[in-house]
Amino acid sequence: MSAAVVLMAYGSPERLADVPEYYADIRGGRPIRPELLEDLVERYRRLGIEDESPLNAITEQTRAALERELDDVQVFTGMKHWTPRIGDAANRAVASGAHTVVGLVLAPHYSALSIAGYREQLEAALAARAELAFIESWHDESGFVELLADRVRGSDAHVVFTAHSLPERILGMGDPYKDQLLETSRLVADAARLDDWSFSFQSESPTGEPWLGPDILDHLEDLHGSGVRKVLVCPVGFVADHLEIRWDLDHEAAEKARELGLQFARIGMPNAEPRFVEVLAALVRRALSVPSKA
Ligand code: FEC
Repeated sequence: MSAAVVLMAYGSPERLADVPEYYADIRGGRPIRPELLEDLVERYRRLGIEDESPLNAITEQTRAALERELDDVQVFTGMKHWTPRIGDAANRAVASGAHTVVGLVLAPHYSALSIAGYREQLEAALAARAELAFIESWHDESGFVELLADRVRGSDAHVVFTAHSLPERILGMGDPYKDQLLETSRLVADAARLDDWSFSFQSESPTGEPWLGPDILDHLEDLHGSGVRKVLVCPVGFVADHLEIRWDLDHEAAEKARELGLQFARIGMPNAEPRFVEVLAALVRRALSVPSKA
């Protein structure tokens, strides 16, 4: 039976002029304060995104590498907040003759406020035209854990695992997001035999409600206050070099560390490297051996 993969990512504006439409998509029609839009445009400008996005290019490299690794299964990219849309990818997968579609998100941890949105878009677009094998989370996938462990093993720095924050209300919803993040962090720390590590959130948005903390910027201050002088950041909640890595960590958190006199570094992201693509391929193969109904 033929199968295809819809490989999903958050998406990024292709050029600077796209930022307002992209931000509007993220806000889902809710109003955007002009100063927040200006600030976002400025962040993208400073990352060098004028006419093309190096960030979307990474997703395409990952897609192509996964397709090569899987050999006889086509892989289509679908973005949550930009083009190509998840719906377009679903249509292309069905048009390719696939009877089973594997839905794989390039984010390892499940939340009703993140992964569920990808699933809804994919299910709606497939409209039962193909069987869906959706991978809900892969936060404890051994190849992923080992890949990260290899990047922090032997470090003499205090390792800070990070992930995107979400509104605090998810805790009252029984959402597994935070537990899964802590589990990945613990698994990586155990595999790398780390004693000196902690977890913090990053990239909180000013939406007017409380978000999960501690935020990395406050956390760096606390670490400094408790005597830490060297930090290595391992962003377990992300897999690619995008805005949240290159701005929130490489710019904002690095600057905070400089102010505090902390040595600061972060691990290299998996992006499209062969070892990471093998992890993705293993997830797809497993999903195809036990397809679930949409
Ligand atoms: O590189 C890029 O261009 C895109 C980087 C990017 C990634 C990403 C991942 C996640 N987000 C998650 C949750 C939220 C929630 C809101 C929110 C807002 C933004 C904004 C930008 C943005 N996010 Fe994001 N996110 C990325 C980029 N995110 C830009 C809007 C400006 C700002 O607030 O800074 C709040 C929405 C609202 O206003 O209501 C919630 C989660 C992830 C990790 C999982 C995933 O990748 O899907 C969770 C990458």
